[in-house]
Amino acid sequence: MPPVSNATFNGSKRDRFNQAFTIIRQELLDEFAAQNVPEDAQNWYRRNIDYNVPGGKLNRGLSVVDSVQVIKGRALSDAEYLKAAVLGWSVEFLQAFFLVLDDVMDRSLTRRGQLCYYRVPEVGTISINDAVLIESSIYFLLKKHFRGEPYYVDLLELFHETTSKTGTGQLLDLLSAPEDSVDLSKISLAKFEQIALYKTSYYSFYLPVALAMLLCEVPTTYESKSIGQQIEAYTVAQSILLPIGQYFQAQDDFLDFSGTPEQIGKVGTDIVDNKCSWCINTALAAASEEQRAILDASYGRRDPDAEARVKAVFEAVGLREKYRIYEEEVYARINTLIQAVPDDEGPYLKKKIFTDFLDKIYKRQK
Ligand code: DMA
Ligand code: MG
Ligand code: MG
Ligand code: MG
Repeated sequence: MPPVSNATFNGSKRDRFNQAFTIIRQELLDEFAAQNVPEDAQNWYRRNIDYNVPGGKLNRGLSVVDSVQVIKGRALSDAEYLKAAVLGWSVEFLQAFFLVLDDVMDRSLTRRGQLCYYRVPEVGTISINDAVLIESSIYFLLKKHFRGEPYYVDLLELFHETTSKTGTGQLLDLLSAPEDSVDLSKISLAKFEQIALYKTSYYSFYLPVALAMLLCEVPTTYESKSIGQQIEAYTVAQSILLPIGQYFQAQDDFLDFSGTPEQIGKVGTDIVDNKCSWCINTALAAASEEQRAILDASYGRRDPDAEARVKAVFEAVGLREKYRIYEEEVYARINTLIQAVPDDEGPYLKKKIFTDFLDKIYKRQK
C-alpha cells in the first residue's frame, strides 16, 4: 500500500469510502501490533474490526463526506477526502461500538445478515471488551489525523458528548422495557420520542453533520447575507437533524415489526423485549378494549404465540397505513424546517446538507 499521504481515491462513492477503510484499518492494525501484543491478540482485534465495522448501510459515514462536499461546494482533493472519510468511518466505529453492546442488551439474534457478534461461540462476553477496543480506535484515528488541527478538541468533545447522550438513551430504552413486568400504561409516544432523541438522533444524524461542519470550520455564529440574520449554525443543524433521528427510529421500529430478516438483516425483537417502540404506542392509541386486553396479556413475553397475537393486533388496527401516513407527514414537516435554512456562500450551512441526508432514509426498506 502506498503511504497514506499519497493515497488516491477513485470509483463510485462507496468504492472511495471503502478504499479509505482499507487505509484506516491498516493504520489500526499496525498500531495494535506496535504494542508488541501476541499474534493471537492481533488476529482477534482484526476479526473484531472486520466483523463489526464495515458491513452496514454506511448512511452515517457517507453523510460526513457528502456534507463536507456540499459545504465546500466542490469536489475534494485526495488529502481532503481522506480527512472527511476518517471522520465518516469514526462515526461507523462509534455505531459498531454501540451495536455490539445493543445486541447483548436486546438479546438479538442477527445483525447485518450475520450472527450477532456476542453469539459467535468463542466470542460471548469478550464482545463487551471488544466494544471498548472499537470505541478506543476512534480516538487513535482522531489523534493520528487531526492532532494538529485547531478544531481537534472540538472533535473530541463532540464524540464524548455524543457518546454520553447515546448511553443515556440506551438507559432510558432499557428502563422503559423491564423484563417480566409489562405495564403498557407506563409508555407513550412522548416517551418513545425522548428515547429516540437520545439513543439515535445525536449519534446518527447530528454527529455526522456536526463533524463535517467542524472539518470545514463553519463558525458557531455568522451573519447570513441571504436573510440578514445571525445564524447559530450548530443549533440550527440540531433543530433539523434531531427530528430526522426520531423519524429514523420510528422507521427502525416499524421495520422491526414489518421487515423480513432477509430485508433488514436482523430478526426483530422489540415485541418480546417489551420495547417502548413507535409501533406499540401507535397501536395502543388505536386499540379497542378487546385489542388492548390482548396487548396487555401478550406484549413483552418471550413466547412466539404471544408475539404473533401482538402482531395480529398491529395488523388489525391498521398499523401499516398509520405508518404510511406518519411518514408522509413527518417528511413534509422536516422539509418545511429545511426550507427556512439560508443558503450562503462560504463555509456555511446549506439546505442541501439536510435534504440529502433526509432523502437517504425517506421510505427506506432496510
Ligand atoms: C438502537 O436501537 C440504538 C442504538 C444506540 C444502537 P435498537 O435497539 O432499536 O437498534 P436495532 O434495531 O438496530 O437493534
Ligand atoms: Mg437493538
Ligand atoms: Mg436497543
Ligand atoms: Mg430496533
